[in-house]
Amino acid sequence: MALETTRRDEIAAAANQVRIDTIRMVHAAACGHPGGPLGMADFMATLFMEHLNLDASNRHAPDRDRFVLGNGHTCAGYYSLLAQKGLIDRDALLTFRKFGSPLQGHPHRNHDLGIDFSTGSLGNSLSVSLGMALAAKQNGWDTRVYSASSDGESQEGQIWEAATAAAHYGASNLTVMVDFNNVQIDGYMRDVMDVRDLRAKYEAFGWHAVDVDGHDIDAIDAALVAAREETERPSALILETLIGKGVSFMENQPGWHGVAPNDEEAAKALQELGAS
Ligand SMILES: Cc1ncc(C[n+]2csc(CCOP(=O)(O)OP(=O)(O)O)c2C)c(N)n1
Repeated sequence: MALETTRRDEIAAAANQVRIDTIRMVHAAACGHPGGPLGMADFMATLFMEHLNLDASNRHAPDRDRFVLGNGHTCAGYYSLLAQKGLIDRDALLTFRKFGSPLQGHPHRNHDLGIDFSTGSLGNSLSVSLGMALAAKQNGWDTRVYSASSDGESQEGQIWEAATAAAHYGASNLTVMVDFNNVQIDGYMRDVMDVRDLRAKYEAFGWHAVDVDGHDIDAIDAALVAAREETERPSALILETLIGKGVSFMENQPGWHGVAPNDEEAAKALQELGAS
């Protein structure tokens, strides 16, 4: 069923809040990764607000859904969504990357906060997610496992070992969401090492795989619904996004992969995002 207008507006507002929080957190920390979370905001908000069965009341329930952020450096946006879902104190967001904070620059597993796995070392997220998915199936749980990944992480060989195993074991409760912004730490994918057609690759590995406009909330929602209805194969959503989406001077600029905005840039970004 298509999203109702009010629901779509709520998800879009959550995505905008992700962008605002990301700018504030990375600016306050004076380090971090703003570009990725801005690009991922629309699909992450659609997942967290509409599909992921995780909230403050069920965080310790063994059969709830799981989420693993493979591209762990983009965690500012993840923390914003956990705050929006009541799992993290909003005040804590500005402790991002500070000593003693549970909100480090890469996620550290913390079930009280709903953080299911420590990530940052690229490549192992899909293997971990597959393990969670198979364990859930073995326990007879109605759990879905969502694994965020990226074009850069797709250069890691272990991703493809996991992709092989996931299809072999029929992990239909596993969905990978790949942030395909054509950018990685050192520049554009085509200049560093192109991964080419990820949809065709996942399909060849035996997955249900689709290309999705990563900024079209309706299309993202429909793809997540289709993934949930798939009963035999794992699902891959290859989400075409723009790094830095929503802030004019950050869009499609690899330089914003891992640099904090200065005072002036942060103010301009927040103004463009309509932050009050
Ligand atoms: C195993 C490993 N190798 C290298 C790195 C360093 N690293 C951090 S982010 C990154 C680029 C990842 O690409 P992508 O997620 O596509 O970047 P983005 O789109 O956020 O710019 C790299 C190589 C790492 N975190 N882990």
